[in-house]
Amino acid sequence: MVRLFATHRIRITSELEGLWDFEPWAGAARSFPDTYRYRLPVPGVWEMHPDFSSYRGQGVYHRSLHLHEWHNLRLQFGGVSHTADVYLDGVWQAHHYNAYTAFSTVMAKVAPGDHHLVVVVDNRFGPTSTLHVPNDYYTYGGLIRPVVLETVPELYVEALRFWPVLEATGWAADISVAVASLSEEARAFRIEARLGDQSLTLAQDRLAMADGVRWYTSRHRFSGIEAWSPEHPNLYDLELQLFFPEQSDPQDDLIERVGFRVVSTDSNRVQLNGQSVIFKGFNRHEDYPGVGSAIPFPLMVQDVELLRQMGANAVRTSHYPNDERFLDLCDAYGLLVWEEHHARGFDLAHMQRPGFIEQITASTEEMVLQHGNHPAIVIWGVFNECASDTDEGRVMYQDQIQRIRQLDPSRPVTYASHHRDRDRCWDLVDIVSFNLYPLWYTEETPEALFALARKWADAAGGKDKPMIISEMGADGFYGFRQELKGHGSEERQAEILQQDIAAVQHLGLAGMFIWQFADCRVSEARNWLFSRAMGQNSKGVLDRYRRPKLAYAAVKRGYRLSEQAVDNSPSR
Ligand code: ADA
Repeated sequence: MVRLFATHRIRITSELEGLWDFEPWAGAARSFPDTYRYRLPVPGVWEMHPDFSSYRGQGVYHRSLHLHEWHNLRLQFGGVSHTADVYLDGVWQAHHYNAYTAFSTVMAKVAPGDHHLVVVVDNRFGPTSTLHVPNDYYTYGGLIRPVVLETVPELYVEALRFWPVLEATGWAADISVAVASLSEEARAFRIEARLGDQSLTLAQDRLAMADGVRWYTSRHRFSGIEAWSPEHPNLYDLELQLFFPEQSDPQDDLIERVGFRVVSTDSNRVQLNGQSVIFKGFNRHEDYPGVGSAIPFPLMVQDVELLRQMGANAVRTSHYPNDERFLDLCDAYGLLVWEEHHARGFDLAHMQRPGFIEQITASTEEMVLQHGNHPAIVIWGVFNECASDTDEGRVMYQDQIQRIRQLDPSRPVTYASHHRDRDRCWDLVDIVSFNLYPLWYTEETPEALFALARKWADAAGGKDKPMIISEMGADGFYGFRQELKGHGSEERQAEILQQDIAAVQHLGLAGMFIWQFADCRVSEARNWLFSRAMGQNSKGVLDRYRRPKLAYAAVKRGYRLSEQAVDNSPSR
């Protein structure tokens, strides 16, 4: 399952799920194994196999394909962790770095018969990997998200952007469609679309291969639209069809599920369709025992239901773009999303490593271009706890924020910082976000520390901007209960979170994201951070298997209580 809805009715697609051949691989030269001793599930991580439970290296995935006739093939990889090289019949087709964004490759005129698809996967840390590094979460290995094989005609729809706009007269949207051609000769086409009972023409042109991928953008007005909101997550199927003038049947198509809503900010709050929202959120890693970062769909649904049961209305995809099926679920259930590019805890020296800028920029661009149609995403985030306290770092923050705004001017941008009063980038963003761990890493009370943070932000360019506590929390070892409420006990964790929530509510901040939803595996290493007890970050209110700790009920009380509360916080 790739999305929550069918993305094509005309284009023939098949998901390449199931068992693929696998062989760990140390080859430097591009010669592939003759035999494969293992078979591994796709989507999946190789760590689920006992021989590879902590394997960091390269592995070759293989499967054969059979074509009955000549086809143009398009292969779409939802996510390969963390580097992929794709080969068809021994011929290299594509390279992609970063586990958490999709990529595709098109192979024109593939002959009938048997073919061999090989993906060389690498999850090693080293000089060419600047985003996947030993960290406070785990970089798994494998084809972690769905792989889809499509057959495309000579001209095909490559992508679709949908930006809703609220005009004085009602809802409109800027719709952009990207079309690509595999034909040497320019060929005429037109693109029609339907949304509800409205028909639209999106493009009419001639295109040849040499033109590359061409974008067509137009604004369209709609009537009778029900806006998307957390309470009423109304969604619409936007169905595109590509026609050649000489044929009355469509030759290609693309279906996207969209929602109409606008996001804005004032001096104190984030607004959705003009109404203030207060984020009662969680930070969530894509991690689950056994399946690692390749979380199967039913367990994603379980996560969503657990979030909802606690009264949460928001989730932060710490610290990378998430699986589209999870984002689809957030669209469908009305959960607000802060999505961020892939960066956690990089100091200036790291950000200055060769290749860093290229890799982080690709992560930013792919995130916005691939996920921008999700109405649930209401905030873009950059650089969690990186060098926002330095002048050189500021330039990099500025560049990434600017790139996001060029691609999508419609959503507020923020970053989560732990630099307290030393930040130099609050003037660059729309929302000020602090990661603070009162009563855990530092001694202040939550109320005192969060109030102080407001002052730090005001003095450093963040005045008159909404403020979010983007992380707060404490360790709680599942099953460690103690009346003394010792360090790491479930009791102490619950008590700290209760005080955190109360402080955010009392101070009237724009919201909070608890660190974290569930415990997660961390990288193996020998320094203090990565020698975390049990090899995991234990600040989840659920353990890795989603068994609730005492904090679960405490958060539920705090979050649900505020449901009844009227937002009477002082406007600043
Ligand atoms: C940071 C970081 C998280 C996590 C957390 C913790 O704020 O952003 O990824 O490592 O600290 O548990 O210490």
